[in-house]
Amino acid sequence: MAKIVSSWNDWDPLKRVIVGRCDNSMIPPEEPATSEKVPVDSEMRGMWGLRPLATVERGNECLENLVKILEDHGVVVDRPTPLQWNQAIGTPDFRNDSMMTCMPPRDILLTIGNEIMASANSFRCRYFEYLAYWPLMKQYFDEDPEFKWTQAPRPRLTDASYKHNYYDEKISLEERLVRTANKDFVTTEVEPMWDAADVMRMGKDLFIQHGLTTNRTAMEWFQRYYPELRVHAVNFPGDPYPIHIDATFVPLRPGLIINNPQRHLPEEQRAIFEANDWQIVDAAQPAHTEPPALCYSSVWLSMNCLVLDPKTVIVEASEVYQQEQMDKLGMNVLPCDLRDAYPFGGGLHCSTADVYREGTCEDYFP
Ligand code: DAV
Repeated sequence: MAKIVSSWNDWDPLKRVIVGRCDNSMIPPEEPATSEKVPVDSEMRGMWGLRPLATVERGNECLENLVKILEDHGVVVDRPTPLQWNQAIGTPDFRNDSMMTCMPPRDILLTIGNEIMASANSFRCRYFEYLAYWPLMKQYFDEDPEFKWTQAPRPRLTDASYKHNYYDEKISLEERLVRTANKDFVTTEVEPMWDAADVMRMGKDLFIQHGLTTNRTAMEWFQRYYPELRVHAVNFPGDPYPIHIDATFVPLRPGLIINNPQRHLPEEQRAIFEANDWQIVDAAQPAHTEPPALCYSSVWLSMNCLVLDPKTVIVEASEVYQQEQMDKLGMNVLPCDLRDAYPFGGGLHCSTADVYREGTCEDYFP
């Protein structure tokens, strides 16, 4: 029996990872939490259904590009088992006309040490997405005697979990920014709700973004669940659609973070990094002015890189400015053609979930 699962941060040498799959992906029907993050001018407003097959095949090709780079660098790659995501779902508390996808895994699985926990997502359409990873979790459970297979408390996602008509069609960008600044988001605090991609793991410290997908109650829950770790709430008032920390504040190695120049981490939250001599560098501009068609995310997926070890990083192939910057910051850059996977939920970091990185739980902010 071997040690299969262990990871404490996003930069120690990566040895085993999960890469998502685009098969059967849906654009989900509108529901209280999702409509709030689809920009008003998006072509996705008001439509839902299976994503076009050609885009699914092309997205999968992109993920295969990533798998090849990882395997060429000695990383073991595991893949989920997609469900028929177009099925309607129901619980005692809600019904939804379909599920979504098993992209990206980073939103669903949180690896902390020898534990992988399935998240408590606020989207109803993602309620059963964890099932795509259960065959892998069972395999790790059988093969690694120390692996802790965990599910966070399931949110009920009744109507009480959301503020209704919170953003209507007419809301301006300025008003969105005011609400972000006031930490006033679509979810309520009746139960913990969180996406794993809002959690940045840095050894003894977890930095968790408060935004459209993760609430304050989740942070309180994390602090009680992991009493030996320190939980820090972070927020980025410059982001009108704050969702997931991994296109906003991205560590490359101990002591170095790239920061989204539009999203403005407040001074008092920067302090802990600066007090410990971490350098926070503004990320390079994205190479694109628009995201690809049918994409939920912003052009800042340019920053959404996957660090293989503190000297090596995979960056999307068309993101030439980001590549150049990382090169200047002393990283070896491996370009990967992945842009056509963006519509399925994200970039290189999003498309993966850590299984094993070398290293232990360190205190970077003593
Ligand atoms: O900038 O749209 C995308 C993050 C996806 N995990 C953004 C955030």
